[in-house]
Amino acid sequence: DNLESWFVDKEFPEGFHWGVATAAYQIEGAWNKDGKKESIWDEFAHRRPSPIKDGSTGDDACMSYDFYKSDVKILQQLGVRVYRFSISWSRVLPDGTTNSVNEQGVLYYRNLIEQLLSNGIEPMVTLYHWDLPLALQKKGGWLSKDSAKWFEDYSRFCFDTFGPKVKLWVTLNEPWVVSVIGFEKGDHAPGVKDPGVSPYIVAHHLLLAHAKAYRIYQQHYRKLQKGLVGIALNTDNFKAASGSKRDVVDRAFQFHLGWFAHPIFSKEGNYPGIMMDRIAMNSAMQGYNYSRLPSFNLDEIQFIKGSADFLGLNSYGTTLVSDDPDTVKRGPSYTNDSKVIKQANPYWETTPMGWQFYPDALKEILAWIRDEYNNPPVYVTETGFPDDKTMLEDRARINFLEESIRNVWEAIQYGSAVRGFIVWSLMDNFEWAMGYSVRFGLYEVDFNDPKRTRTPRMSAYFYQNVTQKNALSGV
Ligand code: GBH
Repeated sequence: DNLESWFVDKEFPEGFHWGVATAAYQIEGAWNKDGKKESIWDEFAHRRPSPIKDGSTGDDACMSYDFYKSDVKILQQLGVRVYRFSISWSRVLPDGTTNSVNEQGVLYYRNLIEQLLSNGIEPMVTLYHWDLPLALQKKGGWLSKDSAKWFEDYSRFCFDTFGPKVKLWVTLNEPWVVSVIGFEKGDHAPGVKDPGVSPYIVAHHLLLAHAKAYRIYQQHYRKLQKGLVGIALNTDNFKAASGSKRDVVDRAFQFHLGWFAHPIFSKEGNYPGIMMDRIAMNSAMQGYNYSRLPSFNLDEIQFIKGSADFLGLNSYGTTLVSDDPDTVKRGPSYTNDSKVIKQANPYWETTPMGWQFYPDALKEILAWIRDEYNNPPVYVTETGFPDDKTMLEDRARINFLEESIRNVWEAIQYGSAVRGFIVWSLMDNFEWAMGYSVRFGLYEVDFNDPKRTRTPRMSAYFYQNVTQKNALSGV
């Protein structure tokens, strides 16, 4: 490497998609306003004792339902080309089905999209960012075989209604989190703790749901609307703890990213072989007559394979991994199946969310994706940095962003097909199980202020500079 390369601007390809992201339940508030019905997150956050760290809810959050125009204003200030937000399913279809459409909810998203487009910002719409209509949860939620069909109908409704104006779609946000945090650990809605069984069933249905949405778009909308449909998958970066081997790293990637990416992006389709083998073996030793990992038939494998125009990558931290020597005795669990022990590295910065920051993370993940899936188009659909106190001089966040953007630039030099970089998050918001106790915003939000005033942090100015130059300035 040439030392001088540190001091020159790192220019990005023309038309590179700089953006920021949010999600409906985390920002909108108005949880029961204008005909919106409950989602599983409304129900979850209302439980007492509260499952949320600070006992808070997303009832009001950033009040973006009322103040979406100030959101667009700060997006404009940032100079981003794309805004990734999600649609609240139960705001547009209160009982989850197209039997009843909530026109006021539809109008909210129409207005938001209009406002974005008239300011030159492209909407990237996530169809599902974790807030299933409660009415569908009562029919079994993602554990029900019907869930893929419900999602297909909802997607068709959204393509129909918003598709003329929306050209970038993300079907599901982080099916790994939905499955593992929602159904293995129970820290997210619907709060199920059924290790090693429900997570695999839910994941199976999510993959089918995603593919159905993609195929519907393909058949009925693509020709006219000419958009792209992808999925946002999360993975940490994994590195071998001292003394452990490369194969542990690969297994960790397969159990996180591969679980969902292999069926969609690999040449052969289906779950990663290592997952099928390990779960079948553990299941047999645990006395099951069948694998806890459901299987796809040949038609389904074909149906899911190739069902994305891009891979959305959500990534935050890096984890050291080593081989777990004895997993079967501890009984059914996704973690035991993966045979991976995670540990912290004392030399890396630990964030208030527990995950650790290792500067070359994104580059390494992007290389893994490039090699494993034959270099698919990628959007970094989320990365960001948490603070547990609010400060406007957020130098640690700037440092994180600088390193991450440099990584993406380097990955592009090595041939990765990265199309965009989207920061989590536009502004502080309801951080799921952590409530308002951690902050991710380029903009600070004053949650005591009835107007929820948004104030730029130093990182907002940093990012504005990047979007304006389409480059990372030399340091
Ligand atoms: C994203 O998920 C969400 O999409 C977004 O809504 C949220 O606000 C944002 O991140 C910030 O948290 O070491 O096994 O516990 C984050 C995904 C998945 C990242 C779990 C950290 C730790 C894996 N997270 N991961 S583990």
